[in-house]
Amino acid sequence: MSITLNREEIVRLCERVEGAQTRAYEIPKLTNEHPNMTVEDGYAIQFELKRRFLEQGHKLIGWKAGLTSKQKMRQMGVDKPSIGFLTDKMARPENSVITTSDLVHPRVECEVAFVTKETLSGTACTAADVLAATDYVIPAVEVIDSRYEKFKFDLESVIADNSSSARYVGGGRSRRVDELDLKTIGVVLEKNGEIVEMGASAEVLGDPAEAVAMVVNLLGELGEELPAGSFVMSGGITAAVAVEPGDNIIARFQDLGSISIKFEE
Ligand code: 0L1
Ligand code: MG
Repeated sequence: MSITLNREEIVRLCERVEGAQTRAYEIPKLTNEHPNMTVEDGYAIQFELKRRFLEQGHKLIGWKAGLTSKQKMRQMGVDKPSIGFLTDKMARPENSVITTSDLVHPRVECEVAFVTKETLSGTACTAADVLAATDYVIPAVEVIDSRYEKFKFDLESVIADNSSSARYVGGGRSRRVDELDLKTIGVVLEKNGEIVEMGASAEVLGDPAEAVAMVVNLLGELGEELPAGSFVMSGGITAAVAVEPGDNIIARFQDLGSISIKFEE
């Protein structure tokens, strides 16, 4: 894996993604124009986007693991997980209304989020290291929003689009990791009163803590670490569900409470 794009191309492609994210419009996947783009090129564009957002005053809150369940990989036609950064501007309170007019094609998914109390770094982090460094876990709903036409992309393009990060809601009840079996947390997702998805947390790389270790190791390869106090979403437990104005979502997590969101134009 290596960077094939030059600095000028990285900045130009980043500006294309930033425009689509901030003004909510669709763009063709970047590999249409750059078919030889690598995963590392995708991260170079994502990290340029992070640099620009932080320069504009956004605060880095943590990271997410994306595409961590077999079901998600199958749904999106990719074969490896990815990571994306999370900022304060993407966070929404529990039981809030999320507007759809500033999103392209939002979908929701239920995740277990970890809040760390120690820095994790390097490229050999394990699930046990993650558990030892975790302050608590809480349930989360991620609202993903691919900016690519028809939600169709490949791994290189989706990484450049910050792994479809858009909004996230943490809530429910926080628990210490020794109070739970993190592999068997059951989740039910309801849309407008009907169950639309169900799953168990083992869908996430067998154990959500493995997904957080994957985030740390990928960050290590990319020259970054995960500081103490980070909020890390470990990946969708079920397939993502499309939402539109008027939809009410309730995500019920075994032992961790529930999160409600209303979507409006
Ligand atoms: O959080 C996720 O798993 C999303 C990663 C990107 C793929 C998608 O948009 O579904
Ligand atoms: Mg997700």
